[in-house]
Amino acid sequence: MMNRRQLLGAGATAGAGLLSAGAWASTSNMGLPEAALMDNANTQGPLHPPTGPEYRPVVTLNGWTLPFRMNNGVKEFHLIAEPVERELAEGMTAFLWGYNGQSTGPTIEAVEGDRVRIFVTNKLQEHTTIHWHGLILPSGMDGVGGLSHPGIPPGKTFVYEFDLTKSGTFMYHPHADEMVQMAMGMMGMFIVHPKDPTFMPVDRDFIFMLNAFDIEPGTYVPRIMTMTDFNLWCWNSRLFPDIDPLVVNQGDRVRVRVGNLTMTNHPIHMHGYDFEVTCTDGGWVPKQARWPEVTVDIPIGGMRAYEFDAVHPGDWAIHCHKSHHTMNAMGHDVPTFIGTDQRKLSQKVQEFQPEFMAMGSAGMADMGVMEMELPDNTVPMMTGWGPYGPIEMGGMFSVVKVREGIGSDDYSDPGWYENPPGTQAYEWTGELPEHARKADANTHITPKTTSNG
Ligand SMILES: [Cu+2]
Repeated sequence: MMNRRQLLGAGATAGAGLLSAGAWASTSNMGLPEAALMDNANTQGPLHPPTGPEYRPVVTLNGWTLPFRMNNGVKEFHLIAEPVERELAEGMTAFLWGYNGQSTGPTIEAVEGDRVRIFVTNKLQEHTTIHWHGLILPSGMDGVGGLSHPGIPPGKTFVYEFDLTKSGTFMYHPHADEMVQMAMGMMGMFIVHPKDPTFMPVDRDFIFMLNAFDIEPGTYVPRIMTMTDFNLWCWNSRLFPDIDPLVVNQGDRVRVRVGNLTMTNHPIHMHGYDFEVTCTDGGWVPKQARWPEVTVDIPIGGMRAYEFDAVHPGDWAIHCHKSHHTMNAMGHDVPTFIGTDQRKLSQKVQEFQPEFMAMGSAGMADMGVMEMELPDNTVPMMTGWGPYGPIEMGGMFSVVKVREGIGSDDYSDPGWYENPPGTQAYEWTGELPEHARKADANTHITPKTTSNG
């Protein structure tokens, strides 16, 4: 059974939503490549390159890849820095700054050895630049305003052009009024695929950016002066329960690349698997230098990519392990009521505010069940419904959905996993159920053979 969200998600990979900026381009393009725009926050399917060497394209969670054109052997892209309206989750839109219609900006994908020419048009009301984080390039292309080159004035287009000397996972963001422009949502990912397609191939290659906003419930514009106490912890400017799942075919080799342009670290934890970090924004990690993990800390201003073989079917949580980062907008100065008896207080307050309800005596799980009345344009602190009840999460949380028989370019939501009989926790009723009485009938997970046996 699919719920409405899943049905909506199922259509998300059809490529709908890619708008051409033709009207704008035809009046002022002066030979510029067309700048594609995106009008929604759905995950777009992989964009296979129309020309040049084939590669396994990445899939950006709740994002998309920027199309390019070839011009005399140079790969040309066109980014437009501009104000955007981004749906952070159903019921909450933010007025951000971004690129080509969305924040975060589109993912750029190219191949090691390519020469790229990236046109950047500034439609903000102040100057901007783009720094190409982690890429090896000429000093004058590095995008630090005032140091590498002058800022791009409003209304102007600058051209960045360089050779991609190494493969890996990189990022882009302004280096001009950087605190404001990044707090407003300007950032994106830059993938350079290896020239040799046999180098560390994967079947699925997911990518997302960790970013954070401080938006007062009921308002639309991020507070740009916040340094640590953000209230919206996002993946690609998107919040759970509306971060799309990572849909995986059982048996696939999977890579997950995570960039962090917030002002704190995020320990990303994935259930059901162990994995190895195979790439940082500095380059690929040699096999003999890797070790197993189930949580990888993504440093501030850094990227980590990890890989695993998706052998275990199921619905596996993936989330930041800082528990405050899996909550949506909340006040941190709320007193703790656990273990207190609030009945007397409730009676007193209800004398003049009959709808008052004291909460939090047993914990805060009641917040996930109650559909409390919220101001317009905000999302509940913890929310999301699974097949067995409220998930009580928000912010940096999603689900890795590993299933049999998913087509190679299919990323549509397969719905909830049905646990095979005998493989789900159950309520104790006084005696073991039938399946548990026969030890050999238990479903076992075959242990992996490891070198230390
Ligand atoms: Cu976090």
